[in-house]
Amino acid sequence: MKGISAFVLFAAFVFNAAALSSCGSSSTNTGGASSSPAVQIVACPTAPAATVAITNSSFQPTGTAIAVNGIVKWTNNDSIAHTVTSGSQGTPDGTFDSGNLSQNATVCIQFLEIGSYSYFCKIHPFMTGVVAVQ
Ligand SMILES: [Cu+2]
Repeated sequence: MKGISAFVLFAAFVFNAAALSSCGSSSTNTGGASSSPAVQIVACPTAPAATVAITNSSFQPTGTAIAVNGIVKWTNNDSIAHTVTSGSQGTPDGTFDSGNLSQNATVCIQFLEIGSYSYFCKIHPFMTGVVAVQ
């Protein structure tokens, strides 16, 4: 009997330790919120929150509004390569960069924080757009 309750206590201790350690790791993430990425490139879902066509060397539409955690999908309809790169006036800000998208290539980006995200094409900096995350 004594041995069983010792085992139960041990099991409860292990469970608590696991719960505490998972708590600890999530609070570590919260603590690092300022340095955690505001966006992530993800696999394209069947139904993204919004789509942007890259057509005739322009982003269509140029302005996209989504709710936080929404995913925007860009598709390059041109025969030449384009990029979807965060920043403005041709200067990347490092938040996201699709790299070169060839014809029919897509990129999907999930926006994890409210804000306004300007972007452009690194090959054609006159191509600009903005994602408003509300
Ligand atoms: Cu381009």
